Amino acid sequence: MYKEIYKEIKNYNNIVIARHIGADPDALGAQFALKSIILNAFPKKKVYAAGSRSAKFKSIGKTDNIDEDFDYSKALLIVLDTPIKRRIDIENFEKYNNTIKIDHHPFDEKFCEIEWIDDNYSSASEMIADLSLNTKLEMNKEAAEHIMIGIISDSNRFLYENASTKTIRLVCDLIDKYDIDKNIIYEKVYMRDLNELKLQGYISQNMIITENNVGYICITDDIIKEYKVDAASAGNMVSNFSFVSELLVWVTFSEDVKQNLIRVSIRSRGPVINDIASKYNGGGHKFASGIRIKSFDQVEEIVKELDEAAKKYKENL
Ligand SMILES: [Mn+2]
Repeated sequence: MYKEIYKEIKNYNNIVIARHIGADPDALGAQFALKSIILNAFPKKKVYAAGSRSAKFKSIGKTDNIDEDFDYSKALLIVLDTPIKRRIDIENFEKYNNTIKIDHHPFDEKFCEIEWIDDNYSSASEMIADLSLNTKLEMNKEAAEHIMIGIISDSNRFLYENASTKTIRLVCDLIDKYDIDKNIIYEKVYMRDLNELKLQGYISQNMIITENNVGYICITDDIIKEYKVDAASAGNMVSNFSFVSELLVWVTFSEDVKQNLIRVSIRSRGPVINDIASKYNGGGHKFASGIRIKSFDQVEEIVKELDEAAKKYKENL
Protein backbone atom coordinates (compact mmCIF):
# COMPACT_ATOMS: atom_id res chain seq x y z
CA MET A 1 0.00 0.00 0.00
CA TYR A 2 2.81 2.42 0.87
CA LYS A 3 4.39 1.89 -2.53
CA GLU A 4 1.12 2.32 -4.37
CA ILE A 5 0.38 5.60 -2.60
CA TYR A 6 3.94 6.83 -3.05
CA LYS A 7 3.80 6.06 -6.76
CA GLU A 8 0.68 8.18 -7.22
CA ILE A 9 2.15 11.04 -5.20
CA LYS A 10 5.25 10.88 -7.37
CA ASN A 11 3.12 10.93 -10.53
CA TYR A 12 1.24 14.15 -9.86
CA ASN A 13 2.56 17.69 -9.76
CA ASN A 14 -0.60 19.08 -8.22
CA ILE A 15 -1.82 17.46 -5.03
CA VAL A 16 -4.69 18.52 -2.80
CA ILE A 17 -4.93 17.11 0.71
CA ALA A 18 -8.40 17.20 2.25
CA ARG A 19 -10.00 16.02 5.50
CA HIS A 20 -13.37 16.03 7.23
CA ILE A 21 -15.52 19.03 8.07
CA GLY A 22 -15.29 20.22 11.65
CA ALA A 23 -11.52 19.82 11.60
CA ASP A 24 -9.90 18.35 14.71
CA PRO A 25 -6.21 18.17 15.62
CA ASP A 26 -5.76 14.73 14.02
CA ALA A 27 -7.32 15.75 10.72
CA LEU A 28 -5.25 18.93 10.67
CA GLY A 29 -2.07 17.30 11.95
CA ALA A 30 -2.24 14.54 9.34
CA GLN A 31 -2.97 17.08 6.62
CA PHE A 32 -0.06 19.40 7.39
CA ALA A 33 2.32 16.50 8.07
CA LEU A 34 1.53 14.90 4.73
CA LYS A 35 2.01 18.22 2.97
CA SER A 36 5.44 18.62 4.61
CA ILE A 37 6.70 15.13 3.83
CA ILE A 38 5.60 15.39 0.19
CA LEU A 39 7.35 18.74 -0.19
CA ASN A 40 10.47 17.41 1.53
CA ALA A 41 10.77 14.76 -1.15
CA PHE A 42 9.42 16.82 -4.04
CA PRO A 43 10.00 20.55 -3.42
CA LYS A 44 8.72 21.51 -6.86
CA LYS A 45 5.28 19.97 -6.51
CA LYS A 46 2.30 22.14 -5.64
CA VAL A 47 0.66 20.76 -2.54
CA TYR A 48 -2.42 22.28 -0.97
CA ALA A 49 -3.90 21.60 2.46
CA ALA A 50 -7.57 22.24 1.67
CA GLY A 51 -10.61 22.99 3.80
CA SER A 52 -12.10 25.70 5.96
CA ARG A 53 -9.89 27.29 8.58
CA SER A 54 -10.40 26.27 12.16
CA ALA A 55 -10.53 29.22 14.55
CA LYS A 56 -10.04 27.02 17.57
CA PHE A 57 -7.01 25.19 16.20
CA LYS A 58 -5.45 28.02 14.22
CA SER A 59 -2.14 27.49 16.01
CA ILE A 60 -1.82 24.08 14.35
CA GLY A 61 -1.64 25.57 10.87
CA LYS A 62 -3.36 27.46 8.12
CA THR A 63 -5.07 25.77 5.19
CA ASP A 64 -4.43 26.90 1.61
CA ASN A 65 -6.75 28.49 -0.91
CA ILE A 66 -7.05 26.67 -4.19
CA ASP A 67 -6.68 28.97 -7.19
CA GLU A 68 -9.78 29.59 -9.25
CA ASP A 69 -8.12 28.35 -12.41
CA PHE A 70 -6.82 25.19 -10.72
CA ASP A 71 -6.75 22.30 -13.17
CA TYR A 72 -8.49 19.50 -11.28
CA SER A 73 -8.26 17.16 -14.25
CA LYS A 74 -4.51 16.90 -13.69
CA ALA A 75 -4.58 16.76 -9.90
CA LEU A 76 -4.47 14.09 -7.23
CA LEU A 77 -6.77 14.35 -4.22
CA ILE A 78 -5.79 12.68 -0.94
CA VAL A 79 -8.59 12.49 1.64
CA LEU A 80 -7.52 11.95 5.25
CA ASP A 81 -9.39 10.86 8.38
CA THR A 82 -12.79 10.81 6.63
CA PRO A 83 -14.88 7.62 6.30
CA ILE A 84 -17.93 9.22 4.68
CA LYS A 85 -17.84 11.07 1.39
CA ARG A 86 -20.30 13.80 2.32
CA ARG A 87 -18.09 14.72 5.28
CA ILE A 88 -15.12 15.78 3.12
CA ASP A 89 -14.41 19.47 3.51
CA ILE A 90 -13.80 20.15 -0.17
CA GLU A 91 -15.43 21.23 -3.41
CA ASN A 92 -15.22 19.66 -6.84
CA PHE A 93 -14.51 16.13 -5.63
CA GLU A 94 -15.69 14.63 -8.92
CA LYS A 95 -13.27 16.69 -10.99
CA TYR A 96 -10.04 15.19 -9.69
CA ASN A 97 -8.02 12.93 -11.93
CA ASN A 98 -7.30 10.48 -9.14
CA THR A 99 -8.22 10.02 -5.48
CA ILE A 100 -6.67 8.33 -2.45
CA LYS A 101 -8.16 7.82 0.99
CA ILE A 102 -6.11 7.29 4.15
CA ASP A 103 -8.27 6.67 7.20
CA HIS A 104 -8.35 4.99 10.60
CA HIS A 105 -12.12 4.95 11.09
CA PRO A 106 -14.04 1.72 10.62
CA PHE A 107 -14.88 1.30 6.93
CA ASP A 108 -18.09 2.98 5.85
CA GLU A 109 -18.10 3.50 2.08
CA LYS A 110 -15.65 3.36 -0.80
CA PHE A 111 -15.29 6.65 -2.63
CA CYS A 112 -11.64 6.83 -3.68
CA GLU A 113 -9.62 4.95 -6.30
CA ILE A 114 -7.06 3.83 -3.76
CA GLU A 115 -8.11 3.34 -0.15
CA TRP A 116 -5.83 2.59 2.78
CA ILE A 117 -8.08 1.99 5.75
CA ASP A 118 -6.89 0.49 9.01
CA ASP A 119 -8.89 1.03 12.16
CA ASN A 120 -6.12 -0.40 14.31
CA TYR A 121 -4.31 2.91 14.02
CA SER A 122 -4.66 5.48 16.80
CA SER A 123 -4.99 8.29 14.31
CA ALA A 124 -4.66 9.34 10.70
CA SER A 125 -1.49 11.11 11.77
CA GLU A 126 0.10 7.82 12.84
CA MET A 127 -0.67 6.44 9.37
CA ILE A 128 1.13 9.40 7.80
CA ALA A 129 4.12 8.66 10.02
CA ASP A 130 4.19 5.08 8.74
CA LEU A 131 3.84 6.28 5.16
CA SER A 132 6.88 8.45 5.73
CA LEU A 133 8.90 5.70 7.42
CA ASN A 134 8.20 3.28 4.57
CA THR A 135 8.76 5.56 1.57
CA LYS A 136 11.02 8.37 0.45
CA LEU A 137 8.59 10.95 1.83
CA GLU A 138 10.99 12.13 4.43
CA MET A 139 10.01 13.45 7.84
CA ASN A 140 11.26 16.68 9.36
CA LYS A 141 10.63 18.45 12.65
CA GLU A 142 7.54 20.27 11.44
CA ALA A 143 5.92 17.07 10.17
CA ALA A 144 6.90 15.23 13.35
CA GLU A 145 5.21 17.88 15.47
CA HIS A 146 2.04 17.70 13.42
CA ILE A 147 2.02 13.93 13.66
CA MET A 148 2.43 14.11 17.39
CA ILE A 149 -0.43 16.62 17.66
CA GLY A 150 -2.70 14.18 15.85
CA ILE A 151 -1.67 11.15 17.89
CA ILE A 152 -1.87 12.88 21.27
CA SER A 153 -5.26 14.34 20.47
CA ASP A 154 -6.96 11.33 18.84
CA SER A 155 -5.67 8.87 21.42
CA ASN A 156 -6.47 11.30 24.24
CA ARG A 157 -2.89 11.09 25.49
CA PHE A 158 -2.64 7.32 24.86
CA LEU A 159 -5.82 6.64 26.78
CA TYR A 160 -7.83 4.91 24.07
CA GLU A 161 -7.54 1.30 23.08
CA ASN A 162 -5.91 2.02 19.71
CA ALA A 163 -2.90 3.66 21.29
CA SER A 164 -0.57 0.67 21.01
CA THR A 165 2.96 0.23 22.24
CA LYS A 166 3.88 0.91 18.61
CA THR A 167 2.13 4.28 18.85
CA ILE A 168 3.91 5.17 22.06
CA ARG A 169 7.28 4.01 20.68
CA LEU A 170 6.74 6.12 17.56
CA VAL A 171 6.10 9.21 19.67
CA CYS A 172 9.23 8.51 21.76
CA ASP A 173 11.27 8.23 18.58
CA LEU A 174 9.85 11.47 17.19
CA ILE A 175 10.57 13.34 20.44
CA ASP A 176 14.15 12.04 20.52
CA LYS A 177 14.96 12.47 16.87
CA TYR A 178 13.43 15.92 16.34
CA ASP A 179 13.87 17.31 19.84
CA ILE A 180 10.17 18.04 20.20
CA ASP A 181 8.98 20.16 23.11
CA LYS A 182 5.91 18.31 24.29
CA ASN A 183 4.54 21.34 26.12
CA ILE A 184 4.13 23.11 22.81
CA ILE A 185 2.18 20.13 21.50
CA TYR A 186 -0.08 20.01 24.55
CA GLU A 187 -0.75 23.73 24.35
CA LYS A 188 -1.83 23.45 20.74
CA VAL A 189 -4.18 20.57 21.50
CA TYR A 190 -5.57 21.48 24.92
CA MET A 191 -5.51 25.26 25.28
CA ARG A 192 -9.05 26.56 25.70
CA ASP A 193 -11.03 29.52 26.96
CA LEU A 194 -12.43 29.69 30.47
CA ASN A 195 -15.90 29.72 28.88
CA GLU A 196 -15.43 26.12 27.83
CA LEU A 197 -14.54 25.13 31.36
CA LYS A 198 -17.64 26.91 32.59
CA LEU A 199 -19.75 24.97 30.13
CA GLN A 200 -18.11 21.79 31.38
CA GLY A 201 -19.25 22.83 34.85
CA TYR A 202 -22.78 23.34 33.56
CA ILE A 203 -22.75 19.87 32.03
CA SER A 204 -21.54 18.27 35.28
CA GLN A 205 -24.26 20.09 37.21
CA ASN A 206 -27.07 19.23 34.84
CA MET A 207 -26.28 15.83 33.36
CA ILE A 208 -29.05 13.29 33.80
CA ILE A 209 -27.98 9.74 34.66
CA THR A 210 -30.19 6.77 33.82
CA GLU A 211 -30.69 3.65 35.87
CA ASN A 212 -27.92 1.86 33.99
CA ASN A 213 -25.35 4.65 34.13
CA VAL A 214 -25.90 6.47 30.87
CA GLY A 215 -25.28 10.16 31.43
CA TYR A 216 -26.75 12.61 28.96
CA ILE A 217 -27.32 16.28 28.46
CA CYS A 218 -28.98 18.50 25.87
CA ILE A 219 -26.90 21.55 25.07
CA THR A 220 -29.29 23.92 23.36
CA ASP A 221 -28.33 26.89 21.27
CA ASP A 222 -29.37 29.14 24.19
CA ILE A 223 -26.83 27.42 26.43
CA ILE A 224 -24.15 27.60 23.75
CA LYS A 225 -24.78 31.35 23.45
CA GLU A 226 -24.92 31.84 27.21
CA TYR A 227 -21.49 30.23 27.61
CA LYS A 228 -20.13 31.93 24.47
CA VAL A 229 -18.71 28.75 22.95
CA ASP A 230 -19.20 27.42 19.44
CA ALA A 231 -21.38 24.46 18.57
CA ALA A 232 -18.41 22.25 17.71
CA SER A 233 -16.64 22.75 21.02
CA ALA A 234 -19.89 22.06 22.87
CA GLY A 235 -19.98 18.68 21.15
CA ASN A 236 -16.33 18.01 21.96
CA MET A 237 -17.05 18.42 25.69
CA VAL A 238 -17.90 14.74 25.75
CA SER A 239 -14.20 13.79 25.98
CA ASN A 240 -13.94 15.40 29.41
CA PHE A 241 -16.06 12.83 31.23
CA SER A 242 -13.95 9.70 30.79
CA PHE A 243 -13.36 8.61 34.38
CA VAL A 244 -16.57 9.28 36.25
CA SER A 245 -17.60 6.31 38.38
CA GLU A 246 -21.33 6.87 37.81
CA LEU A 247 -20.94 6.85 34.02
CA LEU A 248 -20.62 3.82 31.76
CA VAL A 249 -21.85 5.66 28.69
CA TRP A 250 -22.08 9.41 28.32
CA VAL A 251 -23.55 11.48 25.57
CA THR A 252 -24.01 15.10 24.63
CA PHE A 253 -26.78 16.34 22.35
CA SER A 254 -25.60 19.71 21.12
CA GLU A 255 -27.60 21.96 18.89
CA ASP A 256 -26.00 23.47 15.80
CA VAL A 257 -28.42 26.04 14.42
CA LYS A 258 -26.14 26.98 11.55
CA GLN A 259 -26.19 23.45 10.23
CA ASN A 260 -29.72 22.89 11.47
CA LEU A 261 -28.95 19.69 13.35
CA ILE A 262 -28.25 18.19 16.73
CA ARG A 263 -24.81 16.66 17.11
CA VAL A 264 -24.87 13.53 19.23
CA SER A 265 -21.48 12.57 20.68
CA ILE A 266 -21.36 9.26 22.51
CA ARG A 267 -18.55 7.74 24.57
CA SER A 268 -18.42 4.48 26.48
CA ARG A 269 -16.32 2.70 29.07
CA GLY A 270 -17.53 -0.75 28.07
CA PRO A 271 -20.80 -1.13 26.19
CA VAL A 272 -20.27 -1.14 22.43
CA ILE A 273 -22.11 1.86 21.03
CA ASN A 274 -21.21 2.23 17.35
CA ASP A 275 -23.87 -0.27 16.28
CA ILE A 276 -26.49 1.96 17.87
CA ALA A 277 -24.93 5.00 16.20
CA SER A 278 -25.05 3.37 12.78
CA LYS A 279 -28.76 2.58 13.24
CA TYR A 280 -29.24 6.34 13.21
CA ASN A 281 -26.93 6.85 10.22
CA GLY A 282 -24.06 7.77 12.46
CA GLY A 283 -20.86 5.91 13.04
CA GLY A 284 -17.47 5.78 14.61
CA HIS A 285 -15.47 3.53 16.85
CA LYS A 286 -16.70 0.90 19.31
CA PHE A 287 -16.48 3.24 22.28
CA ALA A 288 -16.62 6.64 20.59
CA SER A 289 -19.34 7.43 18.08
CA GLY A 290 -21.42 10.23 16.70
CA ILE A 291 -24.85 10.76 15.20
CA ARG A 292 -26.56 13.75 13.63
CA ILE A 293 -30.28 14.16 14.30
CA LYS A 294 -32.83 16.74 13.26
CA SER A 295 -34.43 17.59 16.61
CA PHE A 296 -34.30 16.94 20.33
CA ASP A 297 -37.40 14.73 19.90
CA GLN A 298 -35.15 11.72 19.33
CA VAL A 299 -33.14 12.14 22.53
CA GLU A 300 -35.34 9.89 24.64
CA GLU A 301 -35.27 7.06 22.11
CA ILE A 302 -31.49 7.13 21.71
CA VAL A 303 -30.87 7.32 25.45
CA LYS A 304 -33.20 4.36 25.91
CA GLU A 305 -31.20 2.27 23.44
CA LEU A 306 -27.93 3.22 25.10
CA ASP A 307 -29.42 2.38 28.49
CA GLU A 308 -30.41 -1.06 27.18
CA ALA A 309 -26.87 -1.63 25.92
CA ALA A 310 -25.46 -0.55 29.28
CA LYS A 311 -27.89 -2.86 31.07
CA LYS A 312 -26.83 -5.85 28.96
CA TYR A 313 -23.20 -4.99 29.50
CA LYS A 314 -23.64 -4.85 33.27
CA GLU A 315 -25.47 -8.18 33.30
CA ASN A 316 -22.54 -9.83 31.53
CA LEU A 317 -19.83 -8.44 33.76
MN1 LIG B 1 -8.76 10.93 13.45
